[in-house]
Parts: sequence; C-alpha cells; structure tokens
Amino acid sequence: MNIINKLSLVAIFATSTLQAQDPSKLLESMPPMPELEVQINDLSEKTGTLIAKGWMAIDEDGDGRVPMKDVLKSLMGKGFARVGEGPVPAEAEQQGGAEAYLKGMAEMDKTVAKRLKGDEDGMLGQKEGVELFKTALYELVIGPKAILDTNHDAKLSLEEVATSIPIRKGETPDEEGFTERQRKGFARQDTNKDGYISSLEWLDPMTLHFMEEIAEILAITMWIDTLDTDSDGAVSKQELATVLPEAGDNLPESIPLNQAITYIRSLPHDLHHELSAALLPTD
Ligand SMILES: [Ca+2]
Ligand SMILES: [Ca+2]
Ligand SMILES: [Ca+2]
Ligand SMILES: [Ca+2]
Repeated sequence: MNIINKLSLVAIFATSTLQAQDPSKLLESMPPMPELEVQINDLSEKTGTLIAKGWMAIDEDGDGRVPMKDVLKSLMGKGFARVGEGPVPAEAEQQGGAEAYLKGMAEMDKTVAKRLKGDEDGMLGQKEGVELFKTALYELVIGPKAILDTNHDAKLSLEEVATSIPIRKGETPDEEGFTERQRKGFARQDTNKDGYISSLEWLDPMTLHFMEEIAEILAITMWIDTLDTDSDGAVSKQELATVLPEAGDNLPESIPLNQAITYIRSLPHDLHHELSAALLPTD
C-alpha cells in the first residue's frame, strides 16, 4: 500500500465522526445483510484473535485474560502512542513526510488506545479482541458507507457515492453531472462492475488490509522483548535472525525496545507475517 493511502487512512481513523454512534443503530433502517454479517464476523474473529494473542505476551497465569492497563503499559514502553524515532518507510521520506508520518502513527495509536475496552474487571481477552475489531469495522468501514445509502437499499449508486466526493474548483462535471474523480472513486469500489457498490463491496480491501496490519504490528510489539535474550534493551540482528533466519539484509541492525513499534512498522509486510508466526502462540 502506498504511503499516501496509508496517511489518508490514518486521517480516517483520527477523525472518524462515527465513534460516538452505536453502529448497530445505523444499520437498523437497512434491509438484513446476512452475507455481510457473516463476513464481518469472520474478519472480526480472525483479526480480533490475532490482537488478543498479542496481549497474551503478559498473561502470566495463562488464563487468557490480562489487565488492560498492563497491556497499555507494555505497548507504551515500546513507543506506542508517542511520536517515534526510528526508520520511516522510504515513500514517506521521499515525499518529505517523515515527520507527518511519525505524528500520524502516534495519533492513530491514540485512537486505537481509546477503543480498547476491558470487561467489567478491566481485563482483556479473546472476546474483547474480537469486539474491538468488530466495533472498528462497523465504525470505520461499514458506517461511512451506510450513511451514504440514503434510500436504504443496502447498495450504493453513483449518485449516492458522489455526495462523498464533492466537486472541486476546476473540475467540470460531465453531461450526467459527475466528475471524472467521482466516477473513478465509484468504479474502484464497484469491483464486479454491476453499477452498484453492494454491501459486500463495502468491505474495502485496502482499509481491511490496513486494519489487519495494525493488529499484527501491535501483537508483534507485545512479544518482541522475548527476543532480547541477552536483556540489553534491544533486539539485535542476531537475536532477530534466530526466528527469521532467511531474512538477511531485510533485518535492521538493532531494534531498541523503547522504540520497537516504529521499527516494527518499518519492516516489510512479509516479515510481519513471519514474525507473528514465530512469536505468537499457535491455536
Ligand atoms: Ca491472566
Ligand atoms: Ca442505495
Ligand atoms: Ca458492484
Ligand atoms: Ca539484545
């Protein structure tokens, strides 16, 4: 995913106006969407479980539940929700956006932290992980689409989508009243080209990918200190290579634990998968 898209997604996270709304209320006026619900449940189960596996890094008694405040403490000790120092993706550098990128990531972390909700005892477990992801999915992915569906038929027409892509200065609408940008924005989401963005197409793959990436990075960050076998406060290239023997030059010289999340974010995404497979508990 290119960095501009990533930053615009960060902006969506930081400015979501839906946070205070109950997403289920939003969908009450819609026809039932069983296929969409199945997809939402599957995605929430998969990604929510991944987040929860991260939390289990501090589950000393192994009962599958950990205090929310300890999760936050562990993450913040590794640079979470602070403007990081460390490597920045090449695209962000090239576009002069290193500072904006690091600030954007810190803002995004803060919105994730606000969404963390423990149970009545302030504990987090698999259930809370799934809930966290499902709520975020409704708020950030489904909700904004549902708002556009003014005739409540669970699909979006070009007219409905165009209202979210206002005409800019210098743009000339065609004879039907749509700009090229509106048509392109619509076409990108109408993946089966039937002229509507149906409810299953509301699950924008780019946003989903981004949300899964956030979950995976958080989970890895929770576990990363288990690789610091000599306890010097950093994970050296050699220590990393014990679980990623094939990665070679893709590995950083060292990951300082107090900035770990920034370093982990900068790794190529296939290394995230390899790291989470090596570090996280298996089912
Ligand atoms: Ca526990
Ligand atoms: Ca509609
Ligand atoms: Ca379609
Ligand atoms: Ca070390």
